[in-house]
Amino acid sequence: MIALVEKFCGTLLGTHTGDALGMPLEGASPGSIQKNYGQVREMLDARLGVGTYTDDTEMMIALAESLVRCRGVNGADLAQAYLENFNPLRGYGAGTRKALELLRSGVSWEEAGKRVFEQGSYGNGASMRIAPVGCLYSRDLEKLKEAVHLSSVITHAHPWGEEGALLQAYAVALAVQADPWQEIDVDHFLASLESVLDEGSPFREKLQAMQRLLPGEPGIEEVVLELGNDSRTVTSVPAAIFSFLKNAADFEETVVYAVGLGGDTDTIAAMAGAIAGGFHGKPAIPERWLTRLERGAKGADYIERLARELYDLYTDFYPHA
Ligand code: F2R
Ligand code: MG
Ligand code: MG
Repeated sequence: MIALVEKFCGTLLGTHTGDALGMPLEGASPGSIQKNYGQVREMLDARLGVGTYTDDTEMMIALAESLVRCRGVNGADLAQAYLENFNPLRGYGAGTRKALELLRSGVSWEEAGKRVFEQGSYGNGASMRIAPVGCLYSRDLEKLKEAVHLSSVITHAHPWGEEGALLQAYAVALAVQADPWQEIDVDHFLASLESVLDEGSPFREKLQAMQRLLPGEPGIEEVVLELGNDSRTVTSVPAAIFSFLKNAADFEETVVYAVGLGGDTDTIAAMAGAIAGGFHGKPAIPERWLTRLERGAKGADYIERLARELYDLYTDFYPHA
């Protein structure tokens, strides 16, 4: 068995790795990626440099810091952490920027996310950062649900924005608690995910589409047509989960596949990387990628330290796990 602490490190560094690999191609079509790069297996140059992360990882860092500091989700502290970590150069979504501005102007953390779009955002911003919650509460679905709600609502109050984050967090949780030496039971994995969805959830038909697509060899175009690849949570979270289930045996193949789907490449690859990293653990992340990840004050070494602190907290919560 791989040590659980390596799985926590794999989850958080998997987010950074997928984010950095996908970022230079965010917004590109699958066809143009295929034409210009074939498969993207090496870190490309990016606007902040090779291996740098974007808002996906920056917000994940804020969430992990606050979880460790407060021993769980504290809405006020977490809102402050999102604000303190915010670097506009990392490329934030418009809705999240607006929620952060509202917070900065004094609007409460319970209220800010509700004032974005009509009924809150259903962008993938709450899902892309949720990996630390998936790790910490991987043994307790009720606590996981509560932590997803509290950490999401600050910027993504729309029910779909939250439900996508729940689906992604639970996928991470299932991966973290699974034995990587055993083949993933796809039917069981999808049924478990379905069990957390609301009755009329738009994610249900996406899980059904995955069930249809997984046994065959669908082309990228068909996968994108069925699941989507944009920055709404209802398309990108299923795309990330599919990337993992289609390539569950290998971290690298999961993340390369996710980038190849095009569209919101940094985010789909970050979320796929979190699930695959949680399943396989840090040792499965290719060394040639790890060495290229951003260093510095809140770079990859810091992210790994956060993952270890999160694991210490987990062992306090579940001493007999
Ligand atoms: N923002 C980007 N990438 C473009 C900027 C990068 C650029 N290259 C640069 O140099 O700066 N990426 C990041 O944004 C996505 C996460 O978005 P988030 O945080 O969820 O933002 P938002 O705006 O809330 O939602 C995204 C879009 O979804 C649609 N949408 C959401 N809720 C809606 C609603 N209620 N009604 C209608 N539309 C809604 C909108 O189109 C939003 O803009 C990630 O890709 C991250 O990497
Ligand atoms: Mg991003
Ligand atoms: Mg993105």
